[in-house]
Amino acid sequence: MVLLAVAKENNLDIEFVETNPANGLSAEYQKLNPLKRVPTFEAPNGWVLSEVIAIAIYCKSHPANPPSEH
Ligand SMILES: N[C@@H](CCC(=O)N[C@@H](CS)C(=O)NCC(=O)O)C(=O)O
Repeated sequence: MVLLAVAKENNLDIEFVETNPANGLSAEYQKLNPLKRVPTFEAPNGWVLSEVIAIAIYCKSHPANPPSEH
């Protein structure tokens, strides 16, 4: 999945939780994403994003180890 690659490339410590809407979604998940789709991302500051592109951009702009300036 593209978000795994983005997390790895940016050295991000993200917890991935396997979720399959076809098998049902928890009430907690549906509260985060009323569209009942995957993926959903919850940032440490409580931001919730539900579009893969938006999640990837957020991750790219919040690197764990920002590149040093050379
Ligand atoms: N535009 C959304 C699409 C999300 C989406 O359609 N996810 C699919 C899986 S790839 C899904 O949750 N399908 C389950 C369903 O529609 O019940 C994105 O890019 O993140």
